[in-house]
Amino acid sequence: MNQQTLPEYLRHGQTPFFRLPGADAVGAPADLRGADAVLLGVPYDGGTTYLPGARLGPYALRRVSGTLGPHHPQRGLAPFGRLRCLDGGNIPAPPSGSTHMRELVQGVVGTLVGAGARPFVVGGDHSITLPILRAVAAARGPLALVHVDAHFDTSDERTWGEAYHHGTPIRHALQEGLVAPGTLFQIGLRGPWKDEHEPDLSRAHDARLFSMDDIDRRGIADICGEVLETIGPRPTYLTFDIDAVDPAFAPGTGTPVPGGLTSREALALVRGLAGVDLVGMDLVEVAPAYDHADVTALLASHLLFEGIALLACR
Ligand SMILES: [Mn+2]
Repeated sequence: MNQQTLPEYLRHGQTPFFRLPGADAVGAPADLRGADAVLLGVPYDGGTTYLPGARLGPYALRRVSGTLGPHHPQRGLAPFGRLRCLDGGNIPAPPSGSTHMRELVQGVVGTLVGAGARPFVVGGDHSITLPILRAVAAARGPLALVHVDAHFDTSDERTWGEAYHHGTPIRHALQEGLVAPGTLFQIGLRGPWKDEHEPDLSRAHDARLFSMDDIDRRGIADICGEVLETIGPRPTYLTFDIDAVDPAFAPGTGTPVPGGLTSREALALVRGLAGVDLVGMDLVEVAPAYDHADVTALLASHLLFEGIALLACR
């Protein structure tokens, strides 16, 4: 019988990200040796609190990212020519088992970090970020964390009776010491909030908070300047929730909030981090069922390309 089993099919996905060579990060991690960056999908949305569907994000991004050209004109280089990048496939986890998902993701990411590669992970909902951060911080120590999102993601179990879902990864990362003191940057924040205490945990950890009003007032370049100056040479992780972008530019997501970044601002934000020691990135919450003409998946592909270009230009 030649047909793949369902787990095999889920592991390999459909077409590779950016038409890259494929590898099997779950089944054959030895093949990752020598890679600078490994792209992974985590088709998991069991942590979603509103509209589900982000589990299909990796499939949409693989399909759409295949159309991007290889050359980055502002950097004057072709990231995939300079770096050895692989599509490591998907880390499949049933939507019912969040503990299982976290163990799987932390294990696979830990293996590829141990092999010297940097993870670029496509979600899935934002709950996939915590196990990635655990794995990367275990190898690198506490990280600077650039968190682009409409939301703080510092909720606790009081809201849903669950300690782990897509509104909680930043709380756990802070409380577990995965973030170096004073180097959490939350960008794209806006309301309405549950109550006035929404920023309390971030503030208690000396996070730098940049609301959409701040972005309107200061501009992306000024904010990137502050982020770069504060981070310095620290290992830095970028987690990009596509709902930071305005629903007009990124309708394909489960918890859209009006008044967000334009696609130009989002691209300038990632491009503006040039110089950081990027040790990993994720792009989460793309839910293709709510997308139109692939605009969200296309923007997400370009943001991922910008992230990989950050690695290539160092
Ligand atoms: Mn989020």
